Amino acid sequence: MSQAVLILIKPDGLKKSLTGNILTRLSETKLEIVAAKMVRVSKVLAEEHYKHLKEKPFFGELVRYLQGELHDRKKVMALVYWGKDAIKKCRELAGATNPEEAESTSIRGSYGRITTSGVYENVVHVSSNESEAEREIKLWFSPGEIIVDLYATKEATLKEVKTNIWS
Ligand code: 3AN
Repeated sequence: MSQAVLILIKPDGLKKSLTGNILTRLSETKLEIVAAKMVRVSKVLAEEHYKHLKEKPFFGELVRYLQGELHDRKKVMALVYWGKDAIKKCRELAGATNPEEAESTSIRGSYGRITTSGVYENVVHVSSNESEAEREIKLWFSPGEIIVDLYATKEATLKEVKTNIWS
């Protein structure tokens, strides 16, 4: 069954110039990229993304990590991959959460590390299941940024929304 999955190339992956390597590895899955963008991650976005880990002792550092505070790279690359068994295929390629336990040929096994303060710097995020994928994709992307219709949408007229346009 076709599924969507959110992939984040985290600040350590960007700092280590691993974008090309990671996208090449992901292309082995033959999945389709249906959305992609660079994101400056706010504290609110990082906290919402990792809200299931709020009670963990490493939560504060994890939020700082996703915001790029630990790597002097205040950006993340966010992508949505789509296709058959997308979650399973991408999680297999990413490897285990703990980079020391990840298979050595996986993305995390190849490029991840554990910092001295105990944060797993594991280079990529991959949604863990379908409901998390939906929650995360809706958090990171608006419907118009995704080139297929993944989830139900509704029409809304936004009034008095301030935004920047080209001058
Ligand atoms: P995954 O990213 O493999 O789905 P989650 O959602 O449990 O795993 O964890 C999110 C992130 O939190 C991980 N990618 C890792 O950076 C960090 N993390 C998870 N567990 C630990 C831990 N025991 N110690 C330090 N950091 C952790």
